[in-house]
Amino acid sequence: QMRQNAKERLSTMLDLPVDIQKLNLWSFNMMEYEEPLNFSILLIFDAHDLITRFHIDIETLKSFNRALADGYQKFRAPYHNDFHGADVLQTTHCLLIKSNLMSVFTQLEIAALLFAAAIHDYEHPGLNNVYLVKTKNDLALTYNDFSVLENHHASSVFKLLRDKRYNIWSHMNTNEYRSFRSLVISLVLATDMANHASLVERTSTYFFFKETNSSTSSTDSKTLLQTLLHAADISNAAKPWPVYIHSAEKIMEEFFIQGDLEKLNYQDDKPTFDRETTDIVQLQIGFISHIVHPTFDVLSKVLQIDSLDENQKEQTKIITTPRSQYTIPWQYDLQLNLETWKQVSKSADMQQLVLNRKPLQLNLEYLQE
Ligand code: 8BR
Ligand code: ZN
Ligand code: ZN
Repeated sequence: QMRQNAKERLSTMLDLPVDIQKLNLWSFNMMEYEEPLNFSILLIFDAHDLITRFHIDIETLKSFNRALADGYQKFRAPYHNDFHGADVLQTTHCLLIKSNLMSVFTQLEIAALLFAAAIHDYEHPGLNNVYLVKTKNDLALTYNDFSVLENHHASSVFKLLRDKRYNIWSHMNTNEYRSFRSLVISLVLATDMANHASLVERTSTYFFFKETNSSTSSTDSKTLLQTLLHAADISNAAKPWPVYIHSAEKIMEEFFIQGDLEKLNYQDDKPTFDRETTDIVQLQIGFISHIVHPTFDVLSKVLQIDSLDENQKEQTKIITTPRSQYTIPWQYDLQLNLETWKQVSKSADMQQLVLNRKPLQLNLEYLQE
């Protein structure tokens, strides 16, 4: 009870737009709030007692949050900006509290996971690894074409931490900091989509052995942490329809801007993403069935379905209720977005989807049990 009161005070004391109760919800929509990284980091770090445990100075944390948000906004990417960073942090927090995994991890591992989630796309230019390599961008040359963006996100945040004004982890001892840093780096690097298949494979193997013999090692918990962050990174497709459709639209726009650049600079090559010809629906269905489904399926073994709260019931309703019977929140906004989509896509499927407002084959069984 006392802890609860103390937690509620933080939100009032710092004049934050939400409290932790809101951030515990799977249906939370980050897009509705300003300066999303600051309140998400403050409230979620506090909820996991990281501020007390690592003696984090609140003023330093606030300065760090501002610097982090500046980096996320540097290139004004439609999708990979501070909202995505905050969203992935909040979703990672949700996955932690909804799963029965919390007791499996040490507090240092939880600190590394939540910190990695918050920083994982810092200074994202809105262009993907393929583009950076193809254009011989400085970043690609610096990292020898290997997980170029992910290396940059991690590396530049650790440079930020060298500055005393931003070093929120200054009270860790040398050993703690060494394992923390190493874990954060491996978590951020694992968000490279190129690792998806091997990550799901390793996680599946982990659960297979866990069922037959119960010993676990730190390698195992690292794999689990990587999968949680990867799942949070692609979770927008598993969120309620309006949240998902908004994110999908933003990421498609980002891809198409890259396509426009490719067309301008490489007139002979076919661009990776062409706004004239790309079938958005097919691409999204492919993304959901090949990436999102396998990731959440492998985690279904640890997500505690019976503890799902009202909002997850609400989400199930959104997924299972026929569109015609369900009133979609933010109707106005959604119509605006779908208008844009209608113009962007030439696909007949897309027109059907727009007219019927059907989810893109969103059928996550684990939410319905
Ligand atoms: P990052 O956020 O770390 O870049 O990882 C997510 C990646 O998944 C995107 O960069 C993109 O390549 C892919 N993706 C696709 Br395709 N559709 C997506 C969607 N609706 N939401 C999130 N990612 C998507
Ligand atoms: Zn990324
Ligand atoms: Zn991301």
